[in-house]
Amino acid sequence: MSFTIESARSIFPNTLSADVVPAIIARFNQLSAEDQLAWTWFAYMEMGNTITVAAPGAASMQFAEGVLSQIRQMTAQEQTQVMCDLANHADTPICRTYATWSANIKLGFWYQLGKWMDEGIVAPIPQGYQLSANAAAVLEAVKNADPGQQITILRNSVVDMGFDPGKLDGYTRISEPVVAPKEQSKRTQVTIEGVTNPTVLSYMDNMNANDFGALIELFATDGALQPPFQRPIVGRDKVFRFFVEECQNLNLLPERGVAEATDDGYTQIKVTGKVQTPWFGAGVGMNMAWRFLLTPENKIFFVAIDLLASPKELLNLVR
Ligand code: 45D
Repeated sequence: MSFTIESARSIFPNTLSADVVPAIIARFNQLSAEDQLAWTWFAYMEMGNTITVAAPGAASMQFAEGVLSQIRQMTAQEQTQVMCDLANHADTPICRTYATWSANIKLGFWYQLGKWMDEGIVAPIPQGYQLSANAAAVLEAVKNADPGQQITILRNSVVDMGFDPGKLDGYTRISEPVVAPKEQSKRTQVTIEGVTNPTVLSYMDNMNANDFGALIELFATDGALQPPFQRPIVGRDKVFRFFVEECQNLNLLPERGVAEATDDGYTQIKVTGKVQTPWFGAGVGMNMAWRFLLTPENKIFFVAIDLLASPKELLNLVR
């Protein structure tokens, strides 16, 4: 049997990912725009009790500045309308611009709006706003999720807002400038209990060094990467673009893993550990798994990255 991307997706089928994330997002999407904004506000405030965004520096804000200063000058009613439009995926100039931004720029934009709402510069959620019963139930659900799951829910709801980028024709994606890879002398090397495969170790080390040029060389030309809750991104060009746009300054802290030979000289390796995002730094360690499928030449044919259902899953290395 030879592998396809589709069949590779089901290696290590016992891996339990955090289904609570897509489940809550689906319920969130059913809410009215007003409820979505208020819900996000309450969820964000709730989260702030335990973990806070370490934003300064996590996103370069100059790309959102034009839209932000436009919003700043609007009346409170117009400001609320812009935020509702974003939640409604409306077809407006601001929603179209938003659609061209990378995830980090979208997060930085909302981070600034949230600050301004707090300071009274942008229309706040009306005092005493009553969430619908559904929205209140979804808020309860998010409180029970662990911090890594909470920040993923918040991130995914923000990234989905705005006009559908699939309906824009011929646009330029706006993402942050590429950071230079870390100097050799400043690089660190991971160790993974149970895994010595050099491709897997280099994957972690190059990602941690923002060395996406060296990182992409580890992939087969038709290799694929599947981010949490997404379809695989296939082919070196697309994976490389994803690295540059979404993977700067991550901190991968793999802990343990298991490697096993499989069909046709391929090797499957599962690693579990923590990942930190520049948005929250060491404050939030997300419990993650990497499921690698390597070719006989030791190139990455497929790697899935999963957000785990619970810390218990960190020890689940069954095949
Ligand atoms: O609507 O090996 C207000 C890959 C109210 C690559 C608001 C990876 C109104 C390969 C509060 C103003 C990338 C896959 C909104 C590894 C309103 C690989 C604002 C994994 C919206 C390991 C809300 C990386 C705000 C991972 C400001 C898993 C919300 C990275 C802000 C995960 C939310 C990163 C923020 C995550 C969330 C970052 C800043 C989950 C950030 C989350």
